[in-house]
Amino acid sequence: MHYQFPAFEKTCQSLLCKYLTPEIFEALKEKKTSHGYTLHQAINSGVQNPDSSIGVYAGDAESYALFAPLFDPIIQEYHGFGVDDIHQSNFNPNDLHAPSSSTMEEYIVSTRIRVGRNVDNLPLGPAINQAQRHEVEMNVSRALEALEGELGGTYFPLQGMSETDRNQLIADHFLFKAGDRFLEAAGLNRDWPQGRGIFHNNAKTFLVWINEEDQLRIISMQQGGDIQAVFTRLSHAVREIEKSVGFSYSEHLGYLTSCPTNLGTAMRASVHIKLPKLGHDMKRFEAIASQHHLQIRGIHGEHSESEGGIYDISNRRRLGVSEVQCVQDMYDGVVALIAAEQSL
Ligand code: ADP
Ligand code: DAR
Repeated sequence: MHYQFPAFEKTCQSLLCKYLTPEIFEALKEKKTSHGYTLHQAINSGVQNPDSSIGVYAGDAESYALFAPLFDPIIQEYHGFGVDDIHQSNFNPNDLHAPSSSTMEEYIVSTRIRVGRNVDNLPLGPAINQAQRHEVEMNVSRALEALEGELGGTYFPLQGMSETDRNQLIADHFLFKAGDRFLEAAGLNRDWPQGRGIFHNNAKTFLVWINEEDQLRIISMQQGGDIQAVFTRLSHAVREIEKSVGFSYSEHLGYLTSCPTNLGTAMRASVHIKLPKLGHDMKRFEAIASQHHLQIRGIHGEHSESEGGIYDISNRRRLGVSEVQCVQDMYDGVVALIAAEQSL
């Protein structure tokens, strides 16, 4: 299929616009991975959504090698991670220094730490077919329902779930929203809601999303600011799941994910935190966030707004840092943000 170099708008800010040169386009435009995934598919989200920050998605593990001339500079810029760098994992809660305190409890509404994972030897979401997605749902939900103790719970397929139950789970911050336009253009919403669902324990402190942006989003969350407890539960859960589900992993890029921003640990450790005064001094807020490798989001997920002076604060780095470092980034940044809020 012949197609032209995309006519990017002058306002385009994405890393796709920055790094897809006509030369790279010409070199890659006819290439296909063994799953038939093309450059056109990899860049479509950023072409259709000029307000993308990144704009590209991988369709399988091979995409990162086949389209490396485009993916490598994007990975380098987002993560500060070079082609010769090696990712190191450390999920040991004993190496985290994150004591909770009455001050943390005063400001932190809730804590959530998640990792993305994809099943080994299968395409990623943008290139997976209906049968493979169904296989993931069956195998992963079966493995999850075999978990015991605190992790024990039930799988709820999205197909057949009442709108009331679905909307309540989303409102309670437990469930993903229906795929947004970025995921739509990446092919991640195909056959929606087939193969999608949520597993959670009875306390809803351990949850797993199946076949959203990644094939698994393994989540530990609870009210309050006990970051150590949330991390310890997640570490235990991932270790238990890994006994029966093989994850797609590479020495260089760590755990492989459809979006390059989630490579490596694929971890986002976040707090919903009350910072109303800092919210009126965004210059200072953003300076502290940048200094501590933090990302500021709204409280209803990515691309949402904050409400009532409450912000979603999380680590920005995921690759080239360990799981412990991701959480340490967030914890140390939260301590600095609280000190700044108290000084205002
Ligand atoms: P991710 O990409 O990490 O899955 P999103 O930003 O899309 O996260 O958020 C997914 C859901 O998780 C949203 O409903 C969001 O409100 C909720 N969420 C994220 N962080 C927290 C937190 N610290 N406490 C409570 N809910 C959270
Ligand atoms: N649509 C992507 C989002 C990048 C990071 N967020 C993810 N992967 N959910 C963009 O380029 O904006």
